[in-house]
Amino acid sequence: MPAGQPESQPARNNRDWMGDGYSFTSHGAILTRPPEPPAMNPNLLMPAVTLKAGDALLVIDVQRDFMPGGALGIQEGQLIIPPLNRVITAFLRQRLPVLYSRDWHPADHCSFQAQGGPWPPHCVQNSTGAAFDARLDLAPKPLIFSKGQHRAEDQYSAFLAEDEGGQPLSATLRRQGLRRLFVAGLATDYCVSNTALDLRRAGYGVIVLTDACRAVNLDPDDERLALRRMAGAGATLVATTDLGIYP
Ligand code: VGL
Ligand code: ZN
Repeated sequence: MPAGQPESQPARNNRDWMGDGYSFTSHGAILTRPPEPPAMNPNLLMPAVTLKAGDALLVIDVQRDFMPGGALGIQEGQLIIPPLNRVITAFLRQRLPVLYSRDWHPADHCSFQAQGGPWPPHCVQNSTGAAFDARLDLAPKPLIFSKGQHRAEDQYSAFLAEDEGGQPLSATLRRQGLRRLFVAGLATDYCVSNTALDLRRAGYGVIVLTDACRAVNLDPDDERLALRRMAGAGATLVATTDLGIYP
């Protein structure tokens, strides 16, 4: 024991080592104790959207390979983390579900250039690049849905991504009586837009959190076109700063 350290002080450990409600695991920071709600919502303006029963948050592919420096790094991808974590906290505080998708490819996936596909190898199952970004808050028992798992087909939409038991996201939405999905993550012009369009086709309300998404932009217009397409399909585009959450 270092000199001067009181004996009663609990040792730091991987569970909540700073006593701030977060613990750290191999797949990121886990919020073990949702923060206390503020005494009063200090929003001065009427929020554009407030949370209600039947809402869920779908966090799409916030994985290391999609962050700057990753195998398929997306410019400014790191900037989605702070607003996204604020929304995750708000959903958990209101006991609303937070669902996570991940791109989860076999090493010889058809979307990889070696197989004639458009992308460099990325999000290979169980690789470090496929892990969730360490700065992303995970729900205490995160529901994780994997997509692109089959060698011969790519899957940009998370709508049919599968949980550990092989059950599709669509089944969880139905079973939990969810009606409106808030979507955010990476990438606006691929997974986010394909997921949002599938959700709209299936009759779900969709709110795209614009400041918590970033696009690959192979063509510089792709983000704008994806947002327009989602809006055209009836999705609502809102910045997290216009949600009725604190702060
Ligand atoms: C994605 C490119 C390749 C995505 C997945 O999830 O948006 N983009 N694989
Ligand atoms: Zn992929």
